Amino acid sequence: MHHCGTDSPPRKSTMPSPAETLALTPALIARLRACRRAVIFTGAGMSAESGVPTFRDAQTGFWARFKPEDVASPQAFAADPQLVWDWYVHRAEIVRGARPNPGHQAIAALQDRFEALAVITQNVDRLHQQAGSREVLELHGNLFDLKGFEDPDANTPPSMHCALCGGPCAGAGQTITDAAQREFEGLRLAEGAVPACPACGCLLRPAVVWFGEFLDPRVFSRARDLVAQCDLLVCVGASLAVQPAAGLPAAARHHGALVIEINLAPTSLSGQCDAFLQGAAAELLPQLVHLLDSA
Ligand code: BV8
Repeated sequence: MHHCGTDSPPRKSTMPSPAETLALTPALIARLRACRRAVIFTGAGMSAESGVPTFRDAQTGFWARFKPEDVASPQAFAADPQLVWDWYVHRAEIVRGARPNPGHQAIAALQDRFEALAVITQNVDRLHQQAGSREVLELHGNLFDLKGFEDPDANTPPSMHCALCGGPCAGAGQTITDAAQREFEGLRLAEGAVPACPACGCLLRPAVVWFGEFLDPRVFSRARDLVAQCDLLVCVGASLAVQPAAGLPAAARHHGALVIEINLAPTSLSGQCDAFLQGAAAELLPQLVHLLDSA
């Protein structure tokens, strides 16, 4: 008769600890835990697990034939407003169906573990704000606001901009009726003809920063200040292919911050940061929170 032995001793959890998962050295963990002012810099890889395709993922279906750089530009909009509008409608519909993933939620949770924490994102999907992040700098604008299109070659003086949509118009003496205000506020990226501003008639476009356009100087100078003052920068899901955003993580390193990178694949930052954590944002960011929680 085979006696089964006493119950086998409870198995030690085989789950690796956050420190093991992240493969961070004790010295680096200690340094991480001492950080007080954090910047989380994110690219499209941050939203990949929310189902939002990155630029570098092959565009699917009808859009496979376009290079984003060739559609996301004022020249492309000037040449064919409806084509560019339709591409953004396609992307806005994907984003509207997306929800923050555990990576976005982990970043929102980190806010309570630092004296100061800001998100600097290249993304235009507002998933960080949906997850509860309070200070989010959108370097490249967002998909949800519209603004008047201005031909890149026109140098309209500031006084000649529409008070409602910011686009070029007759300017001086313009009155914005309540009806025009309400109509403008009801407009968004949706199927159909490219809408015109109800006050000045110029074509409307998504309030994103296109290739060849300047970033909002107030946003970019605030981003540079935060990067200069932080003692921790975590760079998540960014190919660092686009300037001037791509220079920010290395600038944090230059100012002496601890720089940790999370990406599926190495980038130009990987060899010069303090830790390159190869993996998915939605898996590794929650591990970082657990690590800081277990301090
Ligand atoms: C400027 C908003 C001054 C729009 C974007 C020639 C002519 C004109 C300009 C230039 C030129 N040569 C260079 C320039 C400058 C240009 C530039 O950098 N071009 C590149 C192509 C070389 N930059 C500009 O034009 C900027 N303005 O310079 O003004 C000026 C003015 C006039 C003339 C000259 C200069 C403005 C750039 C802003 C462009 N707008 N987005 C929209 O969304 O439609 S950029 C867009 O692409 C994104 O915002 C992002 O920043 C960038 C890269 O996109 P992706 O590759 O998809 O995303 P990401 O980089 O984040 O890559 C995905 C990463 O995630 C990968 O590393 C992957 O491994 C990783 N990943 C994937 N899944 C996961 C993951 N990681 C973790 N977990 C996962 N699950």
